Amino acid sequence: MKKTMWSVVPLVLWCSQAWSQVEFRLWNIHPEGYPVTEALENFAGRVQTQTQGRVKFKLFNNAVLGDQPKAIQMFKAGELDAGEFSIGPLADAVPEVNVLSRPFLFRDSKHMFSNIDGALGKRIEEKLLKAGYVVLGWYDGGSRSFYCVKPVRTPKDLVGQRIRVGQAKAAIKMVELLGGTPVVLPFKDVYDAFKDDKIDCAENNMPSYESTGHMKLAKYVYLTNHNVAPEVLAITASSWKKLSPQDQVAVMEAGRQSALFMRERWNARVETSRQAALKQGSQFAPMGDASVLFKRLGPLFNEYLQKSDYQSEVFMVLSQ
Ligand code: BDP
Repeated sequence: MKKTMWSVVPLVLWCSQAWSQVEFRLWNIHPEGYPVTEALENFAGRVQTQTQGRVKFKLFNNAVLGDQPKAIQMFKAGELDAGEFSIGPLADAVPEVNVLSRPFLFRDSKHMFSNIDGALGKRIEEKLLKAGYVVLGWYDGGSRSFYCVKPVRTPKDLVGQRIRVGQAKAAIKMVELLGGTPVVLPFKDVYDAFKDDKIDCAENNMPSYESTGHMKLAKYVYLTNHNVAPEVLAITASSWKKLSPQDQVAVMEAGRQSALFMRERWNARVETSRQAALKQGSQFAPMGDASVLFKRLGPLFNEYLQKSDYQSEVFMVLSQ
């Protein structure tokens, strides 16, 4: 009897020690009050409550740990535990995810989430997992349109313009096909690039257009809505393994719940941002005849259809 007790005690001690408190570093590019930031706070709060303080996520906002390509490098090197990433730079690390960067893949967020919350999302989550990313939730990356310093009302107005894009192959190619010059810049440098006349246009969703202050410098919005894509809240597989099975369930559930919270906040913010931009003097031009743009982007669309990895996914989404 005595013997059994002694053999059990060290095991219990070891288990509770191995799974005692952990603090993870959580990367975020956005400022306080932004829907992504609020959702990450919500996530961290839920985790802390549900794990009774055993698991903590320390949130680093405003890309203070580095811009997104840097964060993805850090993530891969295990120098960062978790982050909320957009698809472009993520696709550089995990090429299969690139399918989600195709312009005009999803019509709107509803169309996107009906796929991402279903079979397509599952497939991509599996691919990300193989690359060391455990997906905790799919956030809304919104709908991106161009905005410029000078009026832009047709695809022709983009020709010859220096257009900022993030580090995303599909976006670079898209700008080239539209006759513009892609200028790859970190998100936080775009404001100064407009000010210093290094770019003429950029492209983003309404909340980012507003929160970054780009709306003050580039008032002409051309509503192409060329890119509707999700963003992902992920944790590294190695950090994930530090959690007990019970805490993994709690963290996963907190991630899923925070994504639902984020999507709600997002919808409200899109409208308040649009109103703020209008008040600031922004002018919105509709896309007009989409076939002109589609024709120019034809080679990019073909590329997606020729890549056997993405073929079935692209067909699946486009046929809905
Ligand atoms: C914002 C995304 C962010 C991107 C940024 C960009 O939320 O993840 O890094 O655009 O354009 O809308 O770089």
